[in-house]
Amino acid sequence: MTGDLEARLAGIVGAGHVLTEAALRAPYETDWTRRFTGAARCVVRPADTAEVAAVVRACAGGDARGAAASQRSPDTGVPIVVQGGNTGLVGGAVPEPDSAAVLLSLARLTDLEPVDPVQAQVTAGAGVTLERLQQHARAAGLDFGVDLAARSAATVGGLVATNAGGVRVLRYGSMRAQLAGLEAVLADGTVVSRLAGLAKDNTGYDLTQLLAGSEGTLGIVTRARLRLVPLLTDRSVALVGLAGTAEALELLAMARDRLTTLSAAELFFAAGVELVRGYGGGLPAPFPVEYPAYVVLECAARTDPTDDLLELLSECDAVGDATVASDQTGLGRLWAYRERHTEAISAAGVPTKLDVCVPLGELEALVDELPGAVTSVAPDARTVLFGHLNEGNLHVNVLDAGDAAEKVTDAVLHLVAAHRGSISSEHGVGRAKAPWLHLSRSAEEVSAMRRVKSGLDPAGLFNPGVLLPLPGR
Ligand code: 2HG
Ligand code: ZN
Repeated sequence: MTGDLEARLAGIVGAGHVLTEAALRAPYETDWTRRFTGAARCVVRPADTAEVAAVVRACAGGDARGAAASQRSPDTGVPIVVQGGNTGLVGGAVPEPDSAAVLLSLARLTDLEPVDPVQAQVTAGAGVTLERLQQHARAAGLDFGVDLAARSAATVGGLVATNAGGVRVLRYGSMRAQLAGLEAVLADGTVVSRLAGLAKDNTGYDLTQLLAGSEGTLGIVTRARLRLVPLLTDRSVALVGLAGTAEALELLAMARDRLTTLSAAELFFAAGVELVRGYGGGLPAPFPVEYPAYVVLECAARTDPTDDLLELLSECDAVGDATVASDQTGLGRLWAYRERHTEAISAAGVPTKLDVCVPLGELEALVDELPGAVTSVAPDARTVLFGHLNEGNLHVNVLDAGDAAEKVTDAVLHLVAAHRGSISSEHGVGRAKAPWLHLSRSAEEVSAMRRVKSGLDPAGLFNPGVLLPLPGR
């Protein structure tokens, strides 16, 4: 569809940045998993905050703050789906199949200011990739506290909008903990900007933290003021083979107690290692015998943490076998067993992806019960589990579920709720889990969330159907 709105958008961002042809839109319309796909009326690629605001006003209906309904063009109240690096895993950044939405890509908002070494902060545009941000911080002698496998494509705006977690949450917290402020465009086209990075600021509602994790439903994050952390030069990683989840938890508790340098503790299982090894890259079997469970522990410091790590491993009865590396190649090799899970799974098929967490005391039971819960509704399905041990966060990837994806989701999320867990630990709710939001949030909470949504976006233009289920779903 090419019409009046597309012409106005072209007037704002330039005709070359309004993509209407199906072939040009296609890469934006399907998510990374290939499970969620839709159709946008066009993809628009603004270059800065002012252009984002103008695009929002054009979609809302001219000057959404002033124009009388009779003066607006017929292209009013057009929904907007917001997209960053398109690495999301819950269908939160692609349109619905029957959507008439404009897909707003933040990929061109790539401004990255010089690091402020005194505040240890930096201001980054929404389209800056995590990898570029990390390199920028490191070049200034600092580092960024969030790290995850999709670093080369995931962007700051999406990381903020989903409150992304990753492998360093144990040490530095999720994206919310890194945020010292942000700039965003609201649904009426107004810009709210708070980029001074004040360490203490008790002047009312914290809009920065409200927008973090709101999945693009309350505002479009265009810039973020980010805290940086000290650059740690020495790293040591252990890959540990264990008898099961209980032993992994025993190792974790001891590591947290003994190692002040601990920066990651990741859990995976024999089925995942088999898949990763079969996927390519020539990874050898980690140990002479297969272990049911594996943990990657990483320590980081300004002096070599290897001796402390080795001491812990030799004193922890739960350790079956372990291998340690502290050189760059060795670190990459050991991390590969964990980091290649997502790609190996994706190469084996289109998985039903779930991302859950439970209190650590429930983790062992959940790991034991999950495969059975899946096969009770999809007998041929294979369940691959891995995740972030310290947060009780399991990535549940189900392959070969056939047409039972909904049933699998329902069974897994009910099981997680029964174990007092969350239906989304770090990937967000998106479209994928919106119908199950009630399993993690009370009716009162959902109602309060809806009132916040309608206060900031009364016409429901931003990411409809994401996070809060549409009526009747
Ligand atoms: C990770 O921890 C990501 O590697 C992706 O959160 C998880 O693919 C997944 O399910
Ligand atoms: Zn993860």
